[in-house]
Amino acid sequence: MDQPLISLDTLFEEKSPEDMRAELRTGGCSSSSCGSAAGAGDLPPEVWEKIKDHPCYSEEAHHYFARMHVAVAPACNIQCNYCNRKYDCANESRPGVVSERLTPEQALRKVVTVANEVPQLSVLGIAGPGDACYDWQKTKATFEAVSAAIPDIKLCISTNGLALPDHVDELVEMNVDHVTITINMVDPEIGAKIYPWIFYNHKRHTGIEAAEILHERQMLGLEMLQERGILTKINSVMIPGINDEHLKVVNAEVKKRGAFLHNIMPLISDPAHGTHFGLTGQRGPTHAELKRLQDACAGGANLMRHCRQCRADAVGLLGEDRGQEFTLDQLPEEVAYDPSARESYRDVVAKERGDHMAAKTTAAEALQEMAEQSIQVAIVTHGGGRVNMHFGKAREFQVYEAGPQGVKFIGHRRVEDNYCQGGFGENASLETIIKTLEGIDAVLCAKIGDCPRQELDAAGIHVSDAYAFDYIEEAISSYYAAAFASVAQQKLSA
Ligand code: CLF
Ligand code: SF4
Repeated sequence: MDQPLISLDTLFEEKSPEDMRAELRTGGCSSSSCGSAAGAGDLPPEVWEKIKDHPCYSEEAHHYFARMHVAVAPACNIQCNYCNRKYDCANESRPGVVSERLTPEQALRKVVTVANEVPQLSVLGIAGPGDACYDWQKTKATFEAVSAAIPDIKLCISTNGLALPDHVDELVEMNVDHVTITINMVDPEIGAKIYPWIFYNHKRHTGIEAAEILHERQMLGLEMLQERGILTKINSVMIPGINDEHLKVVNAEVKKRGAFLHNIMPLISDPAHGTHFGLTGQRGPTHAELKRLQDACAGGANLMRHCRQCRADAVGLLGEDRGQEFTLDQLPEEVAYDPSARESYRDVVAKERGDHMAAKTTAAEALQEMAEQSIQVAIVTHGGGRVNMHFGKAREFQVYEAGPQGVKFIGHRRVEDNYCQGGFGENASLETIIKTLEGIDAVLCAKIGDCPRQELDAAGIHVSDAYAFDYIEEAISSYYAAAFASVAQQKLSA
């Protein structure tokens, strides 16, 4: 029952740039019918050039650009206590679903097919389902074939770091300028609680010795990448009671070694996944615990807060999964790359982005002037940086904090089932949605029916569809002004 969100590109077939812009705005939804935060000015131009179209490295880019993963690397050289090898790699994916493994030739066909049909595609990542650097020959063959066919696609790799130092020079030769290393500790005593064994130099190592080797190789890999100018993101899995406090030290250590971003992800632990942590009752952190840790790391390595812990075969904008549209049995036997859709889309985004940035600046200035307290606002969106989705369709809410500091993206909340199911509201889903939105002051969406609006109101969550299709930041700023004007009004008339 994994219904994809409505995707912009399915709406773009044979559309003019004007049509594409209109649909970026509305997400294809007419109001009547369906129900590193750093930007260009904050970074050196050469760094901005590398991240501006990368949905993971730029929070702003994730509104516009998509990544895809190809599951060509099943072998792994370590064991993490949060991973069950029958499932996807937890470095970069949500455990629980078996990937369709691909050969490099199959991966090439898949990437070209997706590039022809998903104009937002900007990045090809290899993130498992094992380790991309350990299963190196397949990773390398895939990257070489894809970059020969689609020269402007960005190549991105995720690894546990053990085999990374052996391949850094080849990564440079292949123009890979985005590497993610999963680093959960810098103290081997803590590492021994996360990694029961590693396989290194033809030998299995266990306990603290294993964690020591892994730590040294991770730090060496990070330093080598830094020397060569490759942007490196660190992923850490937050495991309450094991490495939660320690991740502050990890944040400082990776910053010292030049990491570009630090992505602290919550442990996903469920006995059904058959992982050591799942079976032994190790819990994951709450939303509030994760936010507290991320806030405590402010001032260290820049934090990524928009990660979706995607699968090793994910396709689409972050937060959507279109993998089921591109399974092997649906791929053509032969396919040639046609760059036209991606090129037109880029032109459209360049203009849209300029307008978005201007709206953001105005919204921040307005908030700085009027805001005295911070509120949390959940946005319902199809992408494009706009409030453009019907509440009933939402399976993800993007959460922003608005206050004297402006508008800041702080994370997302997901639900299994959206409220509207085949034309009817589903009360059980609404209950779950209300629980998921705990702590949120307001929801902004393109449209909402009376019934869910009243239920949310009763739970203390105000909902508004008055800012449909506005840019997110301008919608939040206008909402804030209206909400606090009415509070002031109430006080005056009391
Ligand atoms: Fe993939 Fe990772 Fe590259 Fe992104 S994912 S290899 S950097 S292209 Fe992104 Fe997915 Fe989070 Fe990874 S949202 S899990 S951070
Ligand atoms: Fe699993 Fe990835 Fe850890 Fe290997 S590195 S054990 S595949 S989570």
